[in-house]
Amino acid sequence: MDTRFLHRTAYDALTHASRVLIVSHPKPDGDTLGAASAMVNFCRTHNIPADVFCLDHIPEQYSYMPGTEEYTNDPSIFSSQPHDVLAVFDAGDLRYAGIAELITSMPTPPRIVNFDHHVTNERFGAVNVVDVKASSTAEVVYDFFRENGVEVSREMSICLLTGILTDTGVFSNAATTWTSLEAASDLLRRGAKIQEVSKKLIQNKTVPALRLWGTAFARLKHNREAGVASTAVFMKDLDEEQVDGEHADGISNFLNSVLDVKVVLVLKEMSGGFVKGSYRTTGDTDVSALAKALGGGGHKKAAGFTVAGRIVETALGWVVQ
Ligand SMILES: [Mn+2]
Repeated sequence: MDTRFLHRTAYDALTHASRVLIVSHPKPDGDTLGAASAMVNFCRTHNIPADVFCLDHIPEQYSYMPGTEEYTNDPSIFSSQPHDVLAVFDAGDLRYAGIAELITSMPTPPRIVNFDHHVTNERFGAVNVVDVKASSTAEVVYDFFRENGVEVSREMSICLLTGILTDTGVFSNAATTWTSLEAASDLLRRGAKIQEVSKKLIQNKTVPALRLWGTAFARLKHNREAGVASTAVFMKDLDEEQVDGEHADGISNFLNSVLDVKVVLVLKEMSGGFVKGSYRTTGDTDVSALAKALGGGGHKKAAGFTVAGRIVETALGWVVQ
């Protein structure tokens, strides 16, 4: 794959667009928001008309990123405005991006530019700027700017550093490579402040949320033979602490960063008889294969699935039946 050619092709598509629709995936994290918001800033400085969409509401914790104020979650943006280019960030497929249906309501089929780093990416775009070696989609977008001679502003650097810090677990997980550190170093030079961004990403927990985490920690089971530590979060736990399900989302990453096991599995009871599973590893196990076997997907080190069933405690750990 000639990434230089891909970066150039994507640049031509974006700079020649009449109007771009920029998309972040639902339940947005710092990477999809950072990468997409950096592109919002690029469109502004290059006078490219652009709209920005995410199916879900943008959490307040990310509002420090310039560009996030432009997000809409109103699906009518797909049909009410003509967009000839659709740029999707950090999504392996259009379903994951939350727009598989919405895209059919567009007046004319757009040219899709797909910026991503997931190994499971389905290359759904006309241009697929997919680099599975990149730490984050933010790093892919950073390379896109550098390859095309785009001046990376302070605003862009704050957004891109957010994405890199999110997906590297603040430079601690296996996604932390010399290229991600080199990119981050350059972003600091361009005005991003690492302690300000990492504070936004880490120091944002509430007491009820941590009480929920404590409940999940108390249920941990360790299957020594398989090297899997598992736990479960039930809907009644959320009710007890009066917190939203999204507060359970950091549990798997936290356990993965502090537990000395091969694989972490966190099962979360969802409404309608579904169970969501999050696999994490810091070892050699390819958890995207485990998730894919259950109809999910993701990265080698972080993957997930949603299945019908209920969570059951066994001698060896928590399972879905
Ligand atoms: Mn990512």
